[in-house]
Amino acid sequence: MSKSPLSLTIPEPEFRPGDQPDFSALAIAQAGEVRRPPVDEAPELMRDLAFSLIRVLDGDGKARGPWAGGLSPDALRDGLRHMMTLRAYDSRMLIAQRQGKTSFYMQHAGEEAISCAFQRVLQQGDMNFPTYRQAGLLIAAGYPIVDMMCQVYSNEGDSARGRQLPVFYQSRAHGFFSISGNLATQYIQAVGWAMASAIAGDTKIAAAWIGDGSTAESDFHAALVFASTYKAPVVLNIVNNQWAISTFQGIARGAASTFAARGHGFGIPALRVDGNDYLAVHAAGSWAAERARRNLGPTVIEYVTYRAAGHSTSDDPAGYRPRQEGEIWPLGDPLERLKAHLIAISEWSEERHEQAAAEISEHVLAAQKQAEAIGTLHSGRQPSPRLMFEDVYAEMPPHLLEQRQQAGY
Ligand SMILES: Cc1ncc(C[n+]2csc(CCOP(=O)(O)OP(=O)(O)O)c2C)c(N)n1
Ligand SMILES: [Mg+2]
Repeated sequence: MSKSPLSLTIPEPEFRPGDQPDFSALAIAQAGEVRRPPVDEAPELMRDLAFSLIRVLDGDGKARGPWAGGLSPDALRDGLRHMMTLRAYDSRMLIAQRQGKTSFYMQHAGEEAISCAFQRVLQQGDMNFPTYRQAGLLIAAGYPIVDMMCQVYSNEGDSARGRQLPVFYQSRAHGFFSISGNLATQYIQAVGWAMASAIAGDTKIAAAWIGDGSTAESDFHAALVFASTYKAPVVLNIVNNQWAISTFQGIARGAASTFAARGHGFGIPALRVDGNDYLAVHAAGSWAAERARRNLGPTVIEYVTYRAAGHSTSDDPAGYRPRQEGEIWPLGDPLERLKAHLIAISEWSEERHEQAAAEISEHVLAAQKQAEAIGTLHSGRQPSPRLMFEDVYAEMPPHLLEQRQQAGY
């Protein structure tokens, strides 16, 4: 028998710099088209939901179908303000990084709806295990912008005392677990925390967060084994923003199937959602949170979105993807879509929007002045290097004590 040489399949993105991107072949469900099963439907009867796209807002700003109707006009206005605040915060911090006031920053452009809407399905005491691209969870939970800025500046007001990378926030009171730079650890930690909540007979649920690229990590799969075996009260969020730094989602198997479908191998119900649709994210999140609270177990949710900016301030996407890709991305801008909806239902106007934008911009600027009055990366009051040695051991071991003394603290 003749032997032909073997070869590997290396997935390649469809479009590279210089190409004209075209997403017309992307299958996108109409708003309102996807059914909404009861939360206790058997997982094997709702496998179709991992291959469609739950959307509520249509092109005219109307809310359609069975996933609509969960939010009052006040809640929608709050949501719009949260997303506008996150975007204004991002743009101030991007400039601050370019001015050398911090070493590093990561934006959320295009993904604001996901973290801002999801936070609103949680209750006091629930816990997110976020990655670096969910600051909207904090903003929507009412965490002060000035505290976020102090963290980014690593100044004396930083609750992490300068020991974390900028944007690695933390607040137990706001349900935001300290961010780990080791991606996918969020999944096993969230599942473990959820299991502990159930073992203690508590009522709190957890939310795990991961990006498309990071689903390739083994922690993701281990977490799904434990979550499904023990029916842990956890929502397993996957943010598919198409890119993992310069690597396209196909490298994490995204070109072969949906990320939501990963849940099926574990018998976990899975939803695939328009991540740029605030109403759809909120509706899907509520559905999954209710399942967790009713002890029905985990839910996988894939949010389909697009990372409109660079990965971080250290990245230039022009080197690996066409510049226009973000502009022609078919799911639109989450802020514009929610704004259009509020105007369509006569609960908002261009004037009110302009006024809100001005208020938010003033609020963010005032917070920035306050944070900078404490200090930035290279000026003002910074945490003492002495703190570097604390909070790990109850009693400092002799070698650390010696190092601290050698460092002069
Ligand atoms: C375990 C681990 N491997 C690699 C990295 C380096 N790294 C930082 S961000 C990133 C890309 C992650 O992409 P994705 O999961 O899609 O999240 P996104 O940045 O798109 O939100 C990588 C590989 C890391 N931080 N942790
Ligand atoms: Mg990604």
